Amino acid sequence: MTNRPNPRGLWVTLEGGDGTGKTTQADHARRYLSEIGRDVIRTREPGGSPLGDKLRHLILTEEMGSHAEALLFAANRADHIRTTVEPALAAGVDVVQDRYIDSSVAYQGYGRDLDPAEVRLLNMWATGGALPELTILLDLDPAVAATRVGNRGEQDRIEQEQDDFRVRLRDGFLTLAATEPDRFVIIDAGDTEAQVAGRVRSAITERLLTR
Ligand code: T5A
Repeated sequence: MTNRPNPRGLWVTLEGGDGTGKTTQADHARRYLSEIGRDVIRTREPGGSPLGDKLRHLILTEEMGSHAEALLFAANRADHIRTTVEPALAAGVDVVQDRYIDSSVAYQGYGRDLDPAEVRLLNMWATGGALPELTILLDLDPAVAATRVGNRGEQDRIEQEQDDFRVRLRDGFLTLAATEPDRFVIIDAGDTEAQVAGRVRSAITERLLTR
């Protein structure tokens, strides 16, 4: 598949607001990589490791200030990278990951009241500067995304944020994508699940061919 075989696994992250379809598309991406004969794991943040799962529960259920929230996400990320992501990549296994650093910069920075540059710096420190080869941003009108999440029933603490938060969030993600155009691919997530999955497959194939 690759022109210049790379012994490390391919690291792909999916980003976007709540309800843009990251979980759905992470499943498709994992299946696709497996179908083309690659070893692959799927993981997520918050979570992704035994400690990460405990932190996920805390983050999504306890009321806390923006600084505590940002630090807990960063702690989760530091552990997740060290125990799960980096060992897999080093062993040549691809990693499909639902959310990473960009979520913290977008939610805790652009969405809440923290400085996006400081949030990025904190997370780069926590992870030793580890960044994915490909970040797929699923971009969707916040109103449509809210309807999708609403249809599912119960919402967590962060999903209950209001409309202006979702708009700042979307703009924040688009700003991040514009800042790193080599790493990001923006995909319109408003079409059917199958159409979006086709675009995700194309983005992954293209990255595999050029690494
Ligand atoms: N957070 C996370 C931070 O604030 N900072 C951080 O650093 C990190 C890592 C995590 C929360 O924490 C925040 C962000 C989140 O608010 P979570 O449970 O992981 O919580 O939440 P999400 O990642 O947002 O997951 P969701 O499940 O809410 O959204 P997804 O994964 O984007 O969407 P998905 O795939 O579950 O789809 C939602 C619904 O839409 C349908 C699906 O079937 C599902 O019902 N759907 C479609 N419908 C129509 N057309 C399509 N193309 C569809 N694709 C999916």
